[in-house]
Amino acid sequence: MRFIDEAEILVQAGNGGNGCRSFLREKYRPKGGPDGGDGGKGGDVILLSDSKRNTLLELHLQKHYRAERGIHGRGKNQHGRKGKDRVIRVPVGTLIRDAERHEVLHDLKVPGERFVAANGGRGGRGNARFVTPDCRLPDSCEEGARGESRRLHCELKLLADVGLVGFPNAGKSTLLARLSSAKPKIADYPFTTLVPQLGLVRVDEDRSFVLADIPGILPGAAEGVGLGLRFLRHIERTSVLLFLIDLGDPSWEDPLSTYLKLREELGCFSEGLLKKRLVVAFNKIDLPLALERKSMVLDRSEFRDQEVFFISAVGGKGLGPLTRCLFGHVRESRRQPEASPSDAVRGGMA
Ligand SMILES: Nc1nc2c(ncn2[C@@H]2O[C@H](COP(=O)(O)OP(=O)(O)OP(=O)(O)O)[C@@H](O)[C@H]2O)c(=O)[nH]1
Ligand SMILES: [Mg+2]
Repeated sequence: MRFIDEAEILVQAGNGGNGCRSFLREKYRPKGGPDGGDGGKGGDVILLSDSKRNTLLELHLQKHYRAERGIHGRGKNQHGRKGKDRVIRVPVGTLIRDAERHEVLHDLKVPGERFVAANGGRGGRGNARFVTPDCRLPDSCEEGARGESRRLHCELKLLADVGLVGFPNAGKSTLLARLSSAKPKIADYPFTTLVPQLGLVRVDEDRSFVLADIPGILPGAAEGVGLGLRFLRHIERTSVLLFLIDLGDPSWEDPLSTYLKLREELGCFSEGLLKKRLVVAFNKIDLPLALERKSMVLDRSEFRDQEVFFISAVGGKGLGPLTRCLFGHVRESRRQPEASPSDAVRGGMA
């Protein structure tokens, strides 16, 4: 299935049903009075976060969503039925913006969360509602109100605790497969991973965190080299970043260069990424060349204040201390209150 993380759609709520103008005329009751029923409310367009979805592909293919209109009122005080809501299922982590005003309307962070993106129009009142002591035979009734209509920009930003960042071939997917039950594609050529993938890492029976593997980034990614930086949006919400550096890479220059290049590219995407808790893991320590280079890393003063691990994603060496360290940071960030809680569920238009 194609991974699509951005889509623009048009949502149109149903119009309210019209109120009815009617007078009861029955045998023996020729002047039965006004009996026009009300129109039903138009259906809403609702976005629902569904943990079984992981792409916005459907919204990319179908761009127009319309809810049913309310049914018109009828004589004999029969009120029209409410129009059916239109429910659009999206992945958890979908951020919804008004496409014209660019303001964030809602962030669907929890499975099963509902956001009313367009409110159905109110049903019109039938003439039976307009009876007053002065006006016993009202002639007027209302039309149903129009349903809201708006263009939405939906962006999927995956929800993970730790984001894996590294050059292609560093072993990111190997590490994800080793630590979780995810089954990412692994191969000895660059850009094996083309779409982000999540895995649940179990530290022990009741402690776990979500790790996100994203496509590798290259120097110059900010200018579009390789797959560019667009996948970095999927680690924007993580609390910790794990830089994975290939210590057995033949084209490796010195311990610092890969690390600094990764930082530079992240900074080009967003300064916020560099403010996250950062852990560095040097991978492929099972290779003799990598082992030789370990002391070069330890000699660099730049890494002295940095949490650094030497691991083998293939062989499993050093993974216990690394996961415990990552979990420690994740737990710390879970204790801190969220910066911008969003509790709106009905997004009325101004
Ligand atoms: N010797 C050794 N090889 C490893 C280790 N980890 C990964 N590899 C190999 O490195 C190659 C690349 O691994 P991947 O996991 O696909 O790397 P990636 O970072 O996900 O690469 P992209 O998805 O292309 O960005 C594969 O051939 C792996 O078998 C390791 O610890 N030791
Ligand atoms: Mg990969």
